Amino acid sequence: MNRTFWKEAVVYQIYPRSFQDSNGDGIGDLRGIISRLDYLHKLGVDVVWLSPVYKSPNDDNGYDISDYEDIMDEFGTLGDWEELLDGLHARGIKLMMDLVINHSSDEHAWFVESRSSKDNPYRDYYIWRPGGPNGQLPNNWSSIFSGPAWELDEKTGEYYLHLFSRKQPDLNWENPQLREALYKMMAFWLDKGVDGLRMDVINMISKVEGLPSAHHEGLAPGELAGGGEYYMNGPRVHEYLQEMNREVLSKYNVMTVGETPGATVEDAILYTAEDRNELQMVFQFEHMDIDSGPGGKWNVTPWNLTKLRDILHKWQVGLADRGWNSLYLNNHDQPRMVSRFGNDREYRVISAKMLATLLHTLKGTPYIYQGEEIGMTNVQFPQLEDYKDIEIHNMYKEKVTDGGGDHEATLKAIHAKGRDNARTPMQWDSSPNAGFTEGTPWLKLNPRYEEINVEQALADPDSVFYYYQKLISLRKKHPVMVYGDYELLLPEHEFIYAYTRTLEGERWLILLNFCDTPQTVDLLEELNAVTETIISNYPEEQPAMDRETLRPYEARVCRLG
Ligand code: TEU
Ligand code: CA
Repeated sequence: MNRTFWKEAVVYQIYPRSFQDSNGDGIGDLRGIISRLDYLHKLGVDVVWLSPVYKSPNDDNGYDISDYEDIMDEFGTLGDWEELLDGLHARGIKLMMDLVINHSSDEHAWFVESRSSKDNPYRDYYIWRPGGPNGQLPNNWSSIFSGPAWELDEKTGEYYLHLFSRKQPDLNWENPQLREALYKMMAFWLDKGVDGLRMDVINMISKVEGLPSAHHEGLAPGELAGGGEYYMNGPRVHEYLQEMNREVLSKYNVMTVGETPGATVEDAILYTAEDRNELQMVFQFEHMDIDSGPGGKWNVTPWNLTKLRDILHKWQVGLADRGWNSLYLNNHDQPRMVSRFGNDREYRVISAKMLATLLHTLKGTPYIYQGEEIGMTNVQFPQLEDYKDIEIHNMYKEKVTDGGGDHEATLKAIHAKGRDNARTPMQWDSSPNAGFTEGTPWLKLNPRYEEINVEQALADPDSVFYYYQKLISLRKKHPVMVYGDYELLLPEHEFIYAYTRTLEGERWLILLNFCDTPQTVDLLEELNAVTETIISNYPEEQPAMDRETLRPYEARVCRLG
């Protein structure tokens, strides 16, 4: 396995709208990020992934781009962006930009042209279809943000495809001119010194020819269906990625990660095997779907360690020799990991550190989402109006306003799974609005900010922050954390995830207790071989009762002799 920077790196994701406001308009911005660079440097991360900062009407907070080569007014200017890049580079941190090229905004000049007439040269940049003779939609696909994936455009009487909101029309990758225009745009940023690209839903760019309707058992006529099987990991996606690699990526030294909902291990090998020249790694979603029942993410169902471990183990083994994993438990689309997989009440700090241990000791590249490093938690806003996310509002309208569903139950699902859990402003200190803004924040703060904030974390040597700092610095010293082979232990244990990492005679044992009661580790041989504890999440003043017992949410990383 080749040794390279991007395998050794730790990435920190910034959601700019919620990171730091610098001018009191309540919206985070580039100058705000610039003012916090020393904080990121102190944490020790190698790469910053910036969620989209391009011009956008913000129907989906920047994931709807109206100009790929300029900066969103609320976030600042290209000059600010250059300064941010320089500031990162001065601290030895690389910059990974978000690349959203499955769709654009409907306010992008290409779409404005495209919709203007059927024979406009840009018509074919998007996916247009006529409706049926009785006003039927072109097919039965539903949008990922609720409702049909098709919108009728009065001007030409045809429908355009939008897998996400109606303000996010899908680009037509079948069109070579479109692809060339996108590659040119990518070169624009790479020429400016961008070091990496995170590619939004990049496995959705190739749709099955003819855009067939989905057929499921029991589907009523006219009823919408997902349709994912016709656009996820589609027929030409690898051809496109190899072309993109040839035309752009291969000409630069660039780190790449593709966001790929619905990708299997087999798909991921095709995307990331080094000899295929596509991407370096992907974000797989299997473990993010772990608490979703039939009908999708809002049907919240319980998860357990067995399920989580089965998924992570499968990916560890599956990509061990071909491909590379990205390691994450939350991001701007997901609930906070300590609330979802740990315990955000009496074991908030301990369980946040335990989950961090998992992310930094599995094989792959760890991604930290802003606030994770201080153990930020989910929110439970009482009013629907407190939420800003288009996914939440569209879902609520479909289920409750139009569908007659139960308000309380839906609000509960939003509390568990809503994307705004991750998007409440970064908690810097205990002053009003947590030091995020001097104005009115665009999204309310999590009321726990007086207790959970950066200032508090920096003042407490046992904080989650310093634990992350230590994990990151350990990674720099111990290649076994990056390149070591992974091997599962105690495959049947209900609450303990145990494994080893081994590299050239160096062997580490990792023990993680996923529950709030003590658990016995039945690994006599390994425990006898322990020569040193490298890191553990309980304070030193609280020594373990005995070495076979893991305390609630305890994590231990030990060297074996
Ligand atoms: O997300 C793609 C995606 O399918 C999901 O993560 C989705 O947002 C969520 O799980 C729906 O339940 C990417 C971006 O990360 C997300 O913020 C954007 O809204 C979306 O693409 C469209 O660009
Ligand atoms: Ca601002």
